Amino acid sequence: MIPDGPGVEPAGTTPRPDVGLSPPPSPVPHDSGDGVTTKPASELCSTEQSGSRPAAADQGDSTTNHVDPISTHTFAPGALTRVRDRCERRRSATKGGNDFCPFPTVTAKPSWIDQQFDWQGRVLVEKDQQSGAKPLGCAWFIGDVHGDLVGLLAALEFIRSQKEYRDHDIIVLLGDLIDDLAESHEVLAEVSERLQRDERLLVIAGNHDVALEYCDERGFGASVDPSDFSRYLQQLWECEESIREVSHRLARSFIEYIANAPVALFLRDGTIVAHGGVPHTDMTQKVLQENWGELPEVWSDFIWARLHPRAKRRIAVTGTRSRELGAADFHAFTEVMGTKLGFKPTRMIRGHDHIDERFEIYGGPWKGAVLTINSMSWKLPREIGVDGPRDPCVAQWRPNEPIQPYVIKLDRAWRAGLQPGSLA
Ligand SMILES: [Mn+2]
Repeated sequence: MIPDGPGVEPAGTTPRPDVGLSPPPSPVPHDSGDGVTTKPASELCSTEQSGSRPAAADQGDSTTNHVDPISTHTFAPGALTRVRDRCERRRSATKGGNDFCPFPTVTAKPSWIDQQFDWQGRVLVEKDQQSGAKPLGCAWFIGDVHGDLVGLLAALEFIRSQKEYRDHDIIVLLGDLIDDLAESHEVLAEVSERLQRDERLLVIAGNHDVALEYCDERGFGASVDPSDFSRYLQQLWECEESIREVSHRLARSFIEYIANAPVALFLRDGTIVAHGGVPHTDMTQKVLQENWGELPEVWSDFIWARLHPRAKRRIAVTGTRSRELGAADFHAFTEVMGTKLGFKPTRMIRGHDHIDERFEIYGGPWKGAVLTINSMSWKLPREIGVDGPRDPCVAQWRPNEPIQPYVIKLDRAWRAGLQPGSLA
């Protein structure tokens, strides 16, 4: 493990907007009959009109409605039972040492990705409809998971139980599947199994994912901190072979998978999707090159860069990982991409920064153009605040409509009852 250095996520110092987000309003449940109680859109509008918009405090220009105000949802008992069952099955499979389904190999890319997107190196660009591709109907986003099996399962259950969810929708994981919470192995096993089953799941590389390393001489390591998962994998050398072998093979297949995973999506309605940020201004000439998506110095900003929630500009410090962009730097990139792609990005959905409320809509100079979401249902050890459950956040995208974040209200006692013991 390489200790604190460039690219390390600062513990508990998540950047905040000018105005803190007030807690989401308590949901007024409406049984949708599908196991999830929801809050109808009309209530969101009335919240907005009353002037007490709960999430998008300091939106700046209120005419720029890129992201919907927050909507909170409560799980019905049936959904909670399904998540608990799935969670317990996954845990006992891991304990039994037979929980191994490797990540798909590079050559096994599902055909739906190529039907829907063009690859520009590590970047996916939604195909033009003139090419005959079916337009993307709806995409769902899951933010950072960080070894929280319950958060991942709750997010997946929530999305799949939405009335608007269709089988051809895609679910995008915004990266950072591992580290921090105790169940990185279980999270990877869950994701790899779903990928092998050909679910329409897209995993985008996060900084913790790409930082995990393996070599025959030294075993596992990580160029990020915290890196609990690589430590856990190293400790397994002391364990019996059946347990060790399964975890090590899963982790090595993940490393290979992530080394070829997309780092960003560009959707034709102007939405950028990535874990961190976008290439900084010093990369403009390289972004204009044909092979831009193959250049690590360009695409690493999608994984590592941060978007400063208040700044207009930040200096592009060349050669470091944790570069920061302000709103004007972001817009400079969108201008360049507009020329390059023929459509101009206007908004972004991402993870990377950890927020106690598990979502943040950037106001001030950003004018609501950026949504950050996390899907951890528990406080991370490096986060400040009261220890215990959090409400994970997911988001829904439909072309040319505001992105809709959903805070999934989990029963606190239920969540606490699913807290795993130490894996070691
Ligand atoms: Mn993260």
